[in-house]
Amino acid sequence: MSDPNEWHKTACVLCSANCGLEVRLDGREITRVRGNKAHVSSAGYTCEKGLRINHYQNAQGRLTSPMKRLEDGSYIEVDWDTAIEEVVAGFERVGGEHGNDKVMYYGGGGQGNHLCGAYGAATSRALGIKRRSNALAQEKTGEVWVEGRMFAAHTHGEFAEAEVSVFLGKNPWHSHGFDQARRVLKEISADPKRSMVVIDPRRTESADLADHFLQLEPGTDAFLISALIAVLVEEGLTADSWLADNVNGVDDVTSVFADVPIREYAERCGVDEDQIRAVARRMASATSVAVYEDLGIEMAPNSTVVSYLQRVMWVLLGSYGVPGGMTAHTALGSLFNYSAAGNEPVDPVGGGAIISGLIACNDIADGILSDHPERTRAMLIESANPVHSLAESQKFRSAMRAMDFSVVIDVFMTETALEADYVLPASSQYEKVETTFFAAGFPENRVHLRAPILEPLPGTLPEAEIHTRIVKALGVVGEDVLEPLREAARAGRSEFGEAFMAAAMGDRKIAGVGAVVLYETLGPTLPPGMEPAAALWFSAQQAAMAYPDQVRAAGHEGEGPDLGWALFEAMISSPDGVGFTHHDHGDSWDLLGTPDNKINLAIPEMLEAVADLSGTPIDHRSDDFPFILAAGERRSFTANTIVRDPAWRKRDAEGALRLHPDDAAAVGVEAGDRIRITTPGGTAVAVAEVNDTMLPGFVALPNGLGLSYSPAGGDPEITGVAPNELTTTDWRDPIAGTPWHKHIPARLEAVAS
Ligand SMILES: Nc1nc2c(c(=O)[nH]1)N[C@H]1C(S)=C(S)[C@@H](COP(=O)(O)OP(=O)(O)OC[C@H]3O[C@@H](n4cnc5c(=O)[nH]c(N)nc54)[C@H](O)[C@@H]3O)O[C@H]1N2
Ligand SMILES: Nc1nc2c(c(=O)[nH]1)N[C@H]1C(S)=C(S)[C@@H](COP(=O)(O)OP(=O)(O)OC[C@H]3O[C@@H](n4cnc5c(=O)[nH]c(N)nc54)[C@H](O)[C@@H]3O)O[C@H]1N2
Ligand code: SF4
Ligand SMILES: [Mo]
Repeated sequence: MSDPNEWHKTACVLCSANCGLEVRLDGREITRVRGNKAHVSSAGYTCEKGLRINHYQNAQGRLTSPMKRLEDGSYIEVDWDTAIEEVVAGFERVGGEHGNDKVMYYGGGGQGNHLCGAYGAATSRALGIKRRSNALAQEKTGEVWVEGRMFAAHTHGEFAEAEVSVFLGKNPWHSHGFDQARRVLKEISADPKRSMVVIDPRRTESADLADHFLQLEPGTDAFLISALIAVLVEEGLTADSWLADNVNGVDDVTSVFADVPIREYAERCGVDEDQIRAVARRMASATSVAVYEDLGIEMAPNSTVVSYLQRVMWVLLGSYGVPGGMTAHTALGSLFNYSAAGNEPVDPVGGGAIISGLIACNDIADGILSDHPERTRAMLIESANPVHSLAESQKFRSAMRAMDFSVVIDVFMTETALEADYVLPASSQYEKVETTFFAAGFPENRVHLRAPILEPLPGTLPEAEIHTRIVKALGVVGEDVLEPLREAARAGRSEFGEAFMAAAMGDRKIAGVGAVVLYETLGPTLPPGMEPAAALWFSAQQAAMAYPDQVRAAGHEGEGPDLGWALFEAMISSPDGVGFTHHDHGDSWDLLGTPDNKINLAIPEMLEAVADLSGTPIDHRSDDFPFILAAGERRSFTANTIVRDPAWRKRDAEGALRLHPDDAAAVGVEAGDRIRITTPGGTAVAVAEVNDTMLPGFVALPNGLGLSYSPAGGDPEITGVAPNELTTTDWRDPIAGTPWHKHIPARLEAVAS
């Protein structure tokens, strides 16, 4: 790793697109970055953020030793053996006193790293941890609740092909979410035969490229989408014969929308009725419509209802399983679990639904701080920063201290790590092999397993090694199991495959820590540094078993376990990524998890909510709080809390509060002035950015600011406003418990300079 002119292939870790990168290194510094043109998904594409990835890799303050908190709140370094021993003892103590079911595993992967989740699952099983949560339970669980009932599968749109693309509370120009987003947006914009619809209270960069921009009042999407559906029904624009063949419950649904007062709903959302009718007709005239909902509706009033409504809309248009439309897709590792669709278990502490196996994020801190006998007593947090990222930071901070035991695995001493009993330092995402399970491609689905480009920073370990040490310390698997499997791995593929399967089938405990067993046995046969990829062997085998024809169609050869090996070896040896399944559109019906492979359109709770909409308050502003604040906008230089160094940001250094010129005048601020923002949850001071893309009365703060950082290793400085100092856990969706962060009532005041 010494030639400074050599290009090393890797990927960007700052958003789910995970663009392929090529980088040059000078020692440990990433000195040059360019898009990898040979990459299977990104084909040379990057945005400005990935080009400055060295600010993640080589920021000040990387953890280089396990840390232990003392009684007085200070931290000391401890060696790895001590740390593992005391971490295991801590969890065993809490499990012994309160039961292992009072321990929670939170996190398990960020925007670029999902292998830790596979190994973290092994630790969870070894410790008997069943309670889980992560950031998906503050954004996607409403969607999962709906998709479970309608499809029992996750659906995604083919935006690169769609005749009409709809972005609902989604700004792909900045947030991406599909491959080469800006290229795709520009292509659609330049193509007279294709159209883009953007639904957003702000005229975003995406809206500037749209054919139809519906600038609605914040929080009124349920009215707008209901009106769009009502137009489809009223004007006879639904795909009736297709619906009769493929969809259950159509009449129950269309009858509800026959009663929707279109003009009144148009007025409620502040969008012209003619514009709504034009968009409905444009969608109905298209051979394919793809819709992307994101935080603008998932973190706003009626979020689960809107997740439902937008799906009703494209199903009524017949846009499932057609080229350019919506489809279910394959996965190497599932981010969501739909097996419990329709009968989610109930969280014994908070009382909410446990959707996709996840406790609602907004319930976690309240539960810990309650005197409920079932409350969570200990937590293992991995690759997540919930003190910063979950509602009401102060409450989560208190909850961390109220627990009997807490451990954080991270690369930095984050806001969350600063409250934990032990902090274990992970190697960075450029110092170990990594991948993600975000891929949602159809007909072709792809995966990129990235080899390390740097040695682990001294003192750090990849999560695979951390979890293996924990599992071994717990005595769940011993050398009696591992050594014969190592021997089988040395002997050959079929010997190993058979021996591993026999061991896993013979003992549920071994199956439960399968990732660790693979790491310890198959791992040593992989190229140096690739050992943690061993866990993916099982994913490859499962994919080959579930979709043999489609794995072969993606270019892998063999039958049965040989096909799984071929896929695994292709993953290990493809620095540009590789396709893992290739489908025909006809297959999209097989990918549905519903018993009859049809779509269920009627969800009784949702239809009731739609019928009740007319009585729902639509404006949450008041004399005390006359503005709506979107707390957490995606911008040019924001990436959750992954990059802590503010020097990374080339513009908008502090993360300004954006507001409309009329609002600025009313409050008495000009661009660059200080402005105080007060919400029911707290107060903060930001710099003002006067910006006519905002709707009057609607203001926004960026996501991921307010991180502490010490540029020279001295006293930490905090740059910008941490959005969750302004939010509260009770302001949320009644079904999924997801927060309404895009819809916080707020008051603004000029601050004298
Ligand atoms: N640059 C950057 N990219 C990122 C991330 C990042 O931190 N920075 N984070 C990644 C992650 S984790 C996620 S989940 C995605 C999120 O990606 P997005 O959801 O696209 O990002 P946001 O900017 O949070 O919200 C999208 C839009 O919702 C609009 N909005 C606010 N209120 C409403 C409303 O009531 N109705 C409607 N229709 N729209 C509304 C906002 O004006 C905004 O333009 O981004 C990913 N990509
Ligand atoms: N108010 C408000 N709050 C929000 C949002 C909003 O829009 N508004 N957005 C929400 C959304 S959609 C999301 S997804 C969440 C994201 O919030 P979180 O799920 O908490 O994720 P990140 O901020 O990405 O934090 C990732 C952590 O992983 C660490 N890390 C980086 N690399 C590695 C590694 O290789 N190993 C390990 N172990 N750790 C590593 C980073 O240092 C960081 O602490 O934030 C949410 N919070
Ligand atoms: S931030 Fe997202 S879109 Fe930008 S380079 Fe990184 S992965 Fe690609
Ligand atoms: Mo997210």
